[in-house]
Amino acid sequence: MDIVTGFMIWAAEASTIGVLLWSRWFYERQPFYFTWGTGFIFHGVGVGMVAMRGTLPDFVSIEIANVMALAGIGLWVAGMMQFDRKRVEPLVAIPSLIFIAGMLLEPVRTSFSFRVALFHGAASVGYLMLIATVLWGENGRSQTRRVFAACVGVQVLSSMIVAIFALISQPQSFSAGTDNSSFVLLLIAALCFIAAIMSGSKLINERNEAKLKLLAVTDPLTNLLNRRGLIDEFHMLKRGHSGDSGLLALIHLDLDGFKQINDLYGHQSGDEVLVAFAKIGTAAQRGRGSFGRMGGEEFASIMYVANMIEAASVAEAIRTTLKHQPITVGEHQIPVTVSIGIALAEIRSANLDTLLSTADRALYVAKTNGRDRTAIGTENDVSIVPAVDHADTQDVPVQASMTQQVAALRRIVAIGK
Ligand code: GH3
Ligand code: MG
Ligand code: MG
Repeated sequence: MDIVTGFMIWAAEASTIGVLLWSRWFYERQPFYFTWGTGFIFHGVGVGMVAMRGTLPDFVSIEIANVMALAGIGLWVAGMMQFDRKRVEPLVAIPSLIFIAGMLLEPVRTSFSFRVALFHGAASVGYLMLIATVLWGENGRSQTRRVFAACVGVQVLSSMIVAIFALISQPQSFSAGTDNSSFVLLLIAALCFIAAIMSGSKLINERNEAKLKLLAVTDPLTNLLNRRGLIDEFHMLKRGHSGDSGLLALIHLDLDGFKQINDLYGHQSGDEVLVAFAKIGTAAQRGRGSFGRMGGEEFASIMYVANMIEAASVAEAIRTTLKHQPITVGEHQIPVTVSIGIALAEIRSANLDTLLSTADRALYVAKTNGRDRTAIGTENDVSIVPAVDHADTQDVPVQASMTQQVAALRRIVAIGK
């Protein structure tokens, strides 16, 4: 087999990969598929035209062919930038521009060996840009990205070796100067190219898997964790905790009279209330743990707390913020309240089912005691958190009533022990 046949095989393979990527783009509409597909087609057609020296006019098989093959490498870099959701930089034209600039020089234009060296030098620059983009992209230190970069690194080396050999041995055509060592070099480069394509498709798969995983644990309306995501979060918090002590709190929140809100303002407005409440809940417990939607108008938060008072404070902050901030939907100001049940457990021995059923029991007590309140469940008891904003404490200044609230919570803590 001679080098020209090798080029033709490579041209056919690259074009096929290009068409496959285009068809993937057709179904998924992710721009990087189109860019990579076009890159492979450019590269394939370019290399194919180089192989047709003599059949095609020289300008096509030299100038246009080499620039196309190099533009293909630039498009791979551009596709990688799109893959990482970055803006495509004009820098991706550099490999082609290097070749065009070199061809403006008379001695390069007229010498086969200089042209070969120029092409491979420009290709090395393109491959180095690809490596830089992969390693400095999102999640740049991942195993797959490093494998990909290493495979492209072999392309850099082989291109540089070809460029240096072309300058030293000054061949006058593709057939001249081809010996076993150049075939070995080409074979290694081709194998590494295939490995690069395989690790590239692994990158795509990993991205798709991560997207699916995220979808599986996300509530589409509020973008919060869903029930499954909250369960994962519980196990993560339990595993991630170092040390023997500490408490885990599960706060279960259920909007009051939500059916009526839907009936009065419409389901769409109900949805908007859920989204607004999601924001209030997230803001109130930010930095402590996770806030998610269990389903319907039920939410939950899981977090590390130092004591029962801390958990009750977060719950009360959510409850009072919601109460004093009617939710605006269109021209309506919708008053919404929430009832809350809290359960606590030592992190080491925390059991999710027990926490859920205790919080549920507490929530039930909060509902049956008039709603718009927080209750704390213990193993065999439920206590309503004395509220700063309820009728029996309304005449007391806020500061004083908060002090009362903390004192009452301390009593509850003492009973719980
Ligand atoms: P309670 O104070 O006892 O909690 O009364 P409630 O009306 O909030 O409770 P109930 O469980 O009877 O009703 C919950 C309602 O929530 C019924 C359902 O139509 C509504 N709902 C559930 N999911 C959604 C949703 O995604 N969007 C909207 N708009 N409404 C929902
Ligand atoms: Mg409910
Ligand atoms: Mg409800």
